[in-house]
Amino acid sequence: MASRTSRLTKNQKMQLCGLLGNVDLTFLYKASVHGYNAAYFHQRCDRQGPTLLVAYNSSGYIFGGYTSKDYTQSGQYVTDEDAFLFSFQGKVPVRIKINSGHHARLDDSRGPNFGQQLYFCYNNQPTVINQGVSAFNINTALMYGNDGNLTECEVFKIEQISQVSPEKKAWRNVVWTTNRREELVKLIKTHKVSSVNRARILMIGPVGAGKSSFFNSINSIFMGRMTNKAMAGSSGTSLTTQFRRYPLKDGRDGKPLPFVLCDTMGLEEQTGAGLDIEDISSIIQGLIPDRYQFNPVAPYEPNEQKSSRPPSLQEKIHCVVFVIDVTKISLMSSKLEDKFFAIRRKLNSLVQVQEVSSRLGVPVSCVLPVKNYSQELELNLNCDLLLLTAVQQMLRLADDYFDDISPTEGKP
Ligand SMILES: Nc1nc2c(ncn2[C@@H]2O[C@H](COP(=O)(O)OP(=O)(O)O)[C@@H](O)[C@H]2O)c(=O)[nH]1
Ligand SMILES: [Mg+2]
Repeated sequence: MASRTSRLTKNQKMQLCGLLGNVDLTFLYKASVHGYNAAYFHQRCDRQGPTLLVAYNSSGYIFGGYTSKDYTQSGQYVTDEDAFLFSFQGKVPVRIKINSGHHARLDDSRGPNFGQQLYFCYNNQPTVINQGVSAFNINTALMYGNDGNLTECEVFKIEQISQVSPEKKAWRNVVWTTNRREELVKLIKTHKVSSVNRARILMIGPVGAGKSSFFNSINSIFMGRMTNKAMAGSSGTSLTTQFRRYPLKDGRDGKPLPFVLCDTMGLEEQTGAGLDIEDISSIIQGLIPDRYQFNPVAPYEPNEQKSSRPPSLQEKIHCVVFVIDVTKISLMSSKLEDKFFAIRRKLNSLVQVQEVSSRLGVPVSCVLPVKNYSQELELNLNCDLLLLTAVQQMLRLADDYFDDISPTEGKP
C-alpha cells in the first residue's frame, strides 16, 4: 500500500525549505494515494495559499515548482513573480526563476502547470510534459533527464514560520497572563506520567547552550525564588562534567514533580572532547548512574560496573531535548552539526527512542523557545510562561514515547 508520508528525505525537505526562507511544509496531496487526477488534486490543493509541487520520475530525478498564489480553478492567467521551478542537482535543489512578462500559471481545472509550459499529471496520467513555451528557461535533460514518467507527485502547503522572538511577537499562541501561569503550574504538578512515576528528560547540547540554566530556571519557578543548584556559567569548556539527575519538588518541602531533568556535560566539536556519543547512548538506556564523572577521552564501560540486571523503564530516558542558543545558531560549526546528526542516528538505532528521536529535528511544534533565568534576580511572568510551556510539551512527548512502546514494557 502507498504510504501517506512524503518520499522526501529530511535533508531534501530542509534543502527545499531553504529555497523558500523560514517555512514549514505541510502535506496536501500525494498522487499515488489520492490519484493522478485533476479533480482530486483540486479537492486537496485549492485555496491553500502558497504551495510546492515535488515530482519524482523513474530515472530518479526530483523536480517541481513553487507558486505563491492559490489554486482556485478561476480560468484566469496568474501573475506570480515568486513562482519558480526547481530540480535537485546532486544534493541541492537548483531554482529556475520565472521570466519576466510571463504568466506563472493558467489557473484552470486541469492538473497543475507552470507557465503553461510544464504540465504535471498531464491528462490525468502520471506524466510530465513540456509544451515548449519559454516562461522558464529550463533544460529538460538537466531537470528530469527527459524522462516524463512520474513515479510520484506530491504537493505541500507552505507556511511561514515567524522569527523565534517570543518577546516581540506571539508567533505561537502563548497566553501571557498570570492565570495561564497558574494553570500551567497546576497542569505540570498534577500531570500523571503513564507507566512510570516520573518522566526522565535528558538535555543535550553544546557547551554554554543553557542546559544547566534551564534546570535552574525551572527549579526557581517551583521554589518561588532564584536558585542556582546546577552550576551554570560561562567558560569555553564544560562546567558540568558529571551526569546529574535533578528531581524537582513543588517548593522546599513540597511534593515531587512528575519529572526529572538530567544534565550532562556539553557537546564539543572536537572528537574526543566533551560528551561522547556512546555515553549518550548509555545514558538513554539508563545505564549511567547519577553523579557519574564523564571521562572525555573514554566512554562509559557498562561491563566495568556491577550492573547485573537490565535497567527498568523508570531508569531510562523518556524524552531527549536538544538545547541550543538561538543567538549562536548561525555560528554553529559544521563539526558540531555533524555531531548532532551522529547523535540522531544513534538515537534512531535504539529502538525504544525512535519516536522521540524522530521528533528531535524538524517539527516546529517541538521547537520551544525559552529565556532562562541567567541574570535576573526576580521571577518574571513571561519567562515563566515560556519555561512552563516547554516543560508541558516535554511531558507530552514523554507520554508519546510511553504510548509508542509495547504495553508489556511498562509493567514492572
Ligand atoms: N541571555 C541568556 N543567557 C543565558 C540563557 N541561558 C543561559 N544563559 C547564560 O549562558 C551561560 C551558559 O549557561 P549554562 O547553563 O552553564 O550552559 P550549559 O553549558 O549548557 O549548561 C551562562 O552564563 C548563563 O548565564 C538565556 O536564556 N539567556
Ligand atoms: Mg552545564
